[in-house]
Amino acid sequence: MQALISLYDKTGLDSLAPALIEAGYSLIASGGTAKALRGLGIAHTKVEDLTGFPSLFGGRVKTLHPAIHGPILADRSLPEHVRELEDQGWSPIDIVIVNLYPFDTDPSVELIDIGGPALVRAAAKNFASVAVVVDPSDYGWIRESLATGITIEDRRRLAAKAFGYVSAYDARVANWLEGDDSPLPTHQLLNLRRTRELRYGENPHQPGAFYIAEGAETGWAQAQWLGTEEPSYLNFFDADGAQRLLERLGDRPACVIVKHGGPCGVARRDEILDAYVEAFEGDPLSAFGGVVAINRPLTPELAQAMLERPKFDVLVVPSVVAEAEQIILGKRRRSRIAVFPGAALTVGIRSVAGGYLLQPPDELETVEEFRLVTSRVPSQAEMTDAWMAVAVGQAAASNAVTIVKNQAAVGVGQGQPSRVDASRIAVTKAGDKARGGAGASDAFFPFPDGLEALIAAGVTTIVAPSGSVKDDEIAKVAEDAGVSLLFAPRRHFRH
Ligand code: 93A
Repeated sequence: MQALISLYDKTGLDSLAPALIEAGYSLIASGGTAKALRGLGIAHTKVEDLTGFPSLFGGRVKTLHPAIHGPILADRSLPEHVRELEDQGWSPIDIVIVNLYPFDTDPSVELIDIGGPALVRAAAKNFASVAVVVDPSDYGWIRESLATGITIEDRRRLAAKAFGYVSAYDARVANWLEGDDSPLPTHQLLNLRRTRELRYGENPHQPGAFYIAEGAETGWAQAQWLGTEEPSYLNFFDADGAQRLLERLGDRPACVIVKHGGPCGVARRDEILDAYVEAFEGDPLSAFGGVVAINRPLTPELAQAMLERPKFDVLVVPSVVAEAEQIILGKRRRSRIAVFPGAALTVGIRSVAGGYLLQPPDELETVEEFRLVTSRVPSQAEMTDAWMAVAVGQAAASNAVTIVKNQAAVGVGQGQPSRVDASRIAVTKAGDKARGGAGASDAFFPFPDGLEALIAAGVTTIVAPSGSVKDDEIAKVAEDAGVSLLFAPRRHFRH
């Protein structure tokens, strides 16, 4: 039995190589790996000695030779392949252990590994007879399995992992060649790996799964889901929406409640408990069965307060005190808690028939970017509310009109084909709470009617992007009503 070893990262070689010898394998190693084995005093054959060729072109051609690839690729079940091996005087290679030149920290053309992926792909293709090991974290169980032999199921799994590994590698190369500043890196598309079957898709008759973008293993790729029920597609989608808005709201203790893809409760307070209660009070009816996200650890006190209110489907937290987890999941067995480590926003991908639409994340402006166009000067608190109203509107489906008062959303009108309807819904939801609040529109008001609805409800500060042919008329309506109108630099449609 023969094992071929070609490792850039030689970690673990000192325990794996002796185990291979012990199990009766002869070792074949490429240059640097052979040197390391010599250092360890472990018997081996050098690739050069097998191929009869030295390492060529500064190492670009080391293992790329029929005397290496033949013994890996030959199909042991075909007599003619076995005969060919014999004719050449080659013995089959049964296990291939490779890790590639690193291509993430300091990429360069010389670091584009060619021979390594070829070895990995050859071994993975021939998984019927060959085990391919690309992940040092597999060395442990591989060592244990050597005595009894690595099973076909294991070899198949190793092969799948190996192809995924090479594909992730190639995607990093593609991404680098495309340019690091590309706003839409190809690797995200090339490189999806299914890591979780979901309870179901958007509806129970649709299957659903979660894929991670290889090489960008942050965010939901690292989230931990607590509770016995698997999350569904919509749990993920809404939890992500809640988390995105939460992260935009900054460091102050905050809570976001999302239902059907849009925020229905949002609040910031000095204490996280107060933020949760205020967010919930923003629209208690809609909050039922939604996703609650907070930016502070889940404590027993908070858990208790949540149990006193109608149930949520998913709770997203940065961390959780064990006792608090029990309080929630002990009583509400079907709820899920997602412990989410936080993440940079990724490129958005949507499918359309026969293709995909991509775009970078929608940037949120700062309060300094608003431009006051009326004579009434808003207070600092009103400015903050106006900015928060824009943030909430950005997270809502368009058309969206939002009202925020004292850093809590009190009226959210969203997903309306007509802007004035969105305004009316926001105003109706807010009721008396609109008075003295700040309203935001996620795009310019095409007519004064949406603005007038906000003014009639007692909103004192309004923010909307400029760009309407009726901008002047709209500013005049605000001016005449004694309301502050701020023009925002960009719109925030979301479909
Ligand atoms: O430059 S290469 O693309 N040419 C090759 O033929 C080749 N064969 C293996 N790089 C090649 N490798 C890579 O060398 C392996 O993927 C591994 O990362 C590394 C191990 O080299 P050494 O054993 O000389 O340290």
